[in-house]
Amino acid sequence: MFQVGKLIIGSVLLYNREASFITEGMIKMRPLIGIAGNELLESVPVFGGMAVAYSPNGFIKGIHAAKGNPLVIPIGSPETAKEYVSRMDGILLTGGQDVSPHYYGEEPGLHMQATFPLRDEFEMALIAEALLQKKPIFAVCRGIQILNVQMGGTLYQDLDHDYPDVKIQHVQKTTFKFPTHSVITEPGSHLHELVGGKIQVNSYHHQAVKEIAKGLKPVGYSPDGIVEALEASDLEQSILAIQWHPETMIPDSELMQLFFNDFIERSAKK
Ligand SMILES: [Mn+2]
Repeated sequence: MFQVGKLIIGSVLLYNREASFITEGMIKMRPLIGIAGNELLESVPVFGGMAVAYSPNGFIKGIHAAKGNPLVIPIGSPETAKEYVSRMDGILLTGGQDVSPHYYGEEPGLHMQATFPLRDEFEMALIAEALLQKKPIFAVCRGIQILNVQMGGTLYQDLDHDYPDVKIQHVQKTTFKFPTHSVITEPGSHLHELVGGKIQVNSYHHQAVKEIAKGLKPVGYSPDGIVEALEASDLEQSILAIQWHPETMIPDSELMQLFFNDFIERSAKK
């Protein structure tokens, strides 16, 4: 007999975009998370030669386990970013191609890997809108890099050639499921509060943050001095950006699931 009532409440809440995760009666809205998607640029036999738009499944599983509703946003026109972001409670930036260096005023050096200009443009627009609308951001790998660049920072195009103090394997040979290097977190940061002073992470990046954008602050470093985590310095923004891949370590790593739980909690507050 409550079924009809629940449906009515549900449909009313659906149009109230100000509030998510509302408890009213028996209805609890889960935060809606926009995952910035990727595309396979070349057709592969496994999809019968079809081009596909996709997100790695680990991101979807991590959000599900944290009781959020994931929605993959396919690469599209930058003009649509405002509409997408306004419908989401949080934006997740995932891994993938190198960020085009012209966004930070450089030509592509000899050790750059493939870029994807359409993805860059669309994600830059999503980030700009998320910042404007103060929607929580969780950024992973390429995500921390494009976030830093969008906000005015720069990257090392290739750590092995451009960062003289590199001493650690940042493109690990071990399977991504396992952590290989440590990250020291900054006391007082959200990251420190979440995971403590030192954690073990996996590593699959040949680029990294160089000059940190105004508006971001470093909260985690590898022992050879690479910035592995950033947060917003502006208290009105809710940002956690990390250089490693928690999505490939769950569900076996409870520690890595914490990042998804934290993101859903942050997105529920908005
Ligand atoms: Mn690393």
